[in-house]
Amino acid sequence: MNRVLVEGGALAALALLLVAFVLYARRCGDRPRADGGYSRRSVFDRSFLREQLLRWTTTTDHREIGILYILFGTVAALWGGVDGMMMRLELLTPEATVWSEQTYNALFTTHGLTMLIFFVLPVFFGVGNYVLPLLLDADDMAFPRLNAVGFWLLPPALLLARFGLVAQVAAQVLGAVSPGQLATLFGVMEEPGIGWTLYTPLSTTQANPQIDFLLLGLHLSGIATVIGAINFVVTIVYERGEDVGWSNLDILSWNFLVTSGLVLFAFPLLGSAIVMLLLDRNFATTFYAVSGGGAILWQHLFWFWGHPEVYIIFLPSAGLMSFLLPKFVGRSLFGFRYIVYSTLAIGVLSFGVWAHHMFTTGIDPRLKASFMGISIAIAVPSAIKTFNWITTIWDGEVRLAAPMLLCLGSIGTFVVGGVTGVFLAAIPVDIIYHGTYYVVGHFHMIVMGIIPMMMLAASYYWYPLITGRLYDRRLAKFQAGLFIVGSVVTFGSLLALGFGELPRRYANYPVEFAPLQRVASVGAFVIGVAVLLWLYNMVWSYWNGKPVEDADVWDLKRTGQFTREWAWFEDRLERRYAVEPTEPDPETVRPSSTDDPSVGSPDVLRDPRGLVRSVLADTLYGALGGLLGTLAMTGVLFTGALVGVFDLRGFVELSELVGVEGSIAAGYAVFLLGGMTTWAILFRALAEYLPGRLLVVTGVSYATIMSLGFAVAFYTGQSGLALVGYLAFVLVAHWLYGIGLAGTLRYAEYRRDLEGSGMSGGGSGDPPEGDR
Ligand code: HEM
Ligand SMILES: [Cu+2]
Repeated sequence: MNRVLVEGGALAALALLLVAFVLYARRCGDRPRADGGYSRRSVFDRSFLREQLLRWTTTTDHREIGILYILFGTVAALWGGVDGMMMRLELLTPEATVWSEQTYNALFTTHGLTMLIFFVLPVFFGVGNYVLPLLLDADDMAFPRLNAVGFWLLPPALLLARFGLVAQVAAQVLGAVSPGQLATLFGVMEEPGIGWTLYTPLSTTQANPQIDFLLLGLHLSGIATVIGAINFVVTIVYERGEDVGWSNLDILSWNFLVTSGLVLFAFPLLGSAIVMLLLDRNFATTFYAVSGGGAILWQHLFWFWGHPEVYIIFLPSAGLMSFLLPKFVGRSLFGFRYIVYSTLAIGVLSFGVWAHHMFTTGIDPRLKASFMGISIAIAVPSAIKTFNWITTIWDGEVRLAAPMLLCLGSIGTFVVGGVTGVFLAAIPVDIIYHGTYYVVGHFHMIVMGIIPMMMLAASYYWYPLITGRLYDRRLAKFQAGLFIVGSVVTFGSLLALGFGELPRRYANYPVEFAPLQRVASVGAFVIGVAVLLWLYNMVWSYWNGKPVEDADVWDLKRTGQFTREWAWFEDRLERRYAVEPTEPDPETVRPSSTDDPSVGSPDVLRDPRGLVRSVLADTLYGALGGLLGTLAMTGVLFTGALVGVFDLRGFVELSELVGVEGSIAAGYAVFLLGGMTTWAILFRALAEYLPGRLLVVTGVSYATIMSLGFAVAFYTGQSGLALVGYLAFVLVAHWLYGIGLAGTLRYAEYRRDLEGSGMSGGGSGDPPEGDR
């Protein structure tokens, strides 16, 4: 197939469709506006058109520039997304039948560059431009005009970078009209197929002049990015309102601050490396030639930008997650300060890991080892974030609105992406998986999982604030679900393909990989449909959504999370439409930490005697509960032994494991002892964190988790039906244990309450009044 016709046609069709849709919506647009008036002006009104054009091209208002950024990023995402869909189309069949191999090479090159450079940061800069000044109580960004300059560098940058397609379209049109020199001139410019990493010597030796345009475009976009970052840093540092200090700076601004800092260190370096590449290509310098710096120099420079870049695009999404999640679980962010610290730690560490992309290039092994260490270490701050998010959700009042669904989906994919990344950071693993689909699966789980999902979540969350209307919530939930499922199917399949060590970046592949490749492609098309549904919802709701009448769209006042941008919105609604502000509910957000001794943890310091007494009582009742539970469990296990699905040999092995002479009796004694002490104490410690507050739920969930370990430890080779029976017996036995243990502890609490000691020592008890 002719790529130019298809891709150019698809984009043109999409643009036409959008324009038609807009015109149509405008025509039937004589409907009530949010302010109760009627819109009478048509797009064909020339003075209106000119007015709008002038307004949007010369604006220095941070909110309008924010919208421009978001629109630009969306267009780039659609363009890069079309590339991605085209690749997945090619990979439906093992042979390169749809596009040529050269086209396939161009596709993965432009897909990667467009997505990483022209999609992610512009959209995040847009979000930052729109909401940050509102959150900071600043009038505008620090340098409004520079802000506009920063944005307006981007369209020419994108055009330069992707001029190949434009040139090809021009060549084909010219060729059809008048075959001549002009057509051939454009004809030689093709979209480069050298990979988004632009590795030398391939990028220095390929003659295609479009590579030079691409490099200039990248350079320009780098300048735009640095300008934007400077603006963010200065705004956050100097433009904060009177009552916004460093101690109460919101989490989103923290993330933007660190991100912008990373940009300032990383992007100028990319710019220099690109200039050297341009000089090598056009002026016979030898920065990356064998006679000069050598080809590996490029990789060092590139990845010194490249790895921080992955965090530059990740941190704003993490910021959005930390910002949005609490709103939908009704409690404040758990471990706010540790999230800030982890953000800073990631910022510093991200500059020390670049050579993990070069483990297979033959650099010094001692050097490699240190990069392996730091690469594994950087997983720690990322994990801290994840744990804090999960803890924030834990025990919250989760509201499954579309943004929350996306947050949950994001955490899931991020964990998969992060864990697979830690494996890659280990040199021996990387040597096997480098250059396979495993790497593609790993980073897409992250870049595809958390980044667009948090963008979608943000688009839904702030949609009422930006447009004054509500989006279609049902469609949004469906869209979110579709997007998550599509991502998991697609990139899960890529990881699986990677386990089969299928090399990446080939248009042809062995037939045995075809089924999985097809699953991945179907998943990708599902993502495509989800994106179109989102687009539809955004555009459709802009004209038809229900106008916002109460600024507290998300019921944030109730939990004390009605942040500044919404207050600004309420103000605006009131001034414009005389919408009365609603009264905040006196009920406040549930604290994640507290100094109040009667809330949360028992009063440790004020009354050590009480503590000792309660520890002793706990131990006693714990042991008693453990004993009861273990005995109950024994009954089931011995029944299992009689039926023939449980082998008492397991006890013998247990006794041998702890070093006693191997017998069933000794093993059973160990078993009893463990049930009375270790597992009971552990339950005591964990009970507070287990789901549910009800006695049965807590005990049974604990026992269910434990039964997994037991099933593995006591497994003696059962198979088939016996195995099913074994697992069932193990599970039931543990449930009895859990009920016995939790029941006894509950009884202890009941006794204590009767005695009136007033200690409400956590555990399986009900939450104190006002806890929820
Ligand atoms: C923040 C989100 C992340 C993004 C956006 C990301 C992105 C990427 C990309 C684009 C590549 C492919 C490089 C290539 O084409 O050769 C890659 C590879 C790699 N990533 Fe990540 N990554 C992220 C997080 C992590 C984490 C948390 C780790 C480890 C702790 C990690 C470890 C690696 C390693 C070792 C490679 C090298 C693979 C190879 O040698 O082929 N990444 N990542
Ligand atoms: Cu890296």
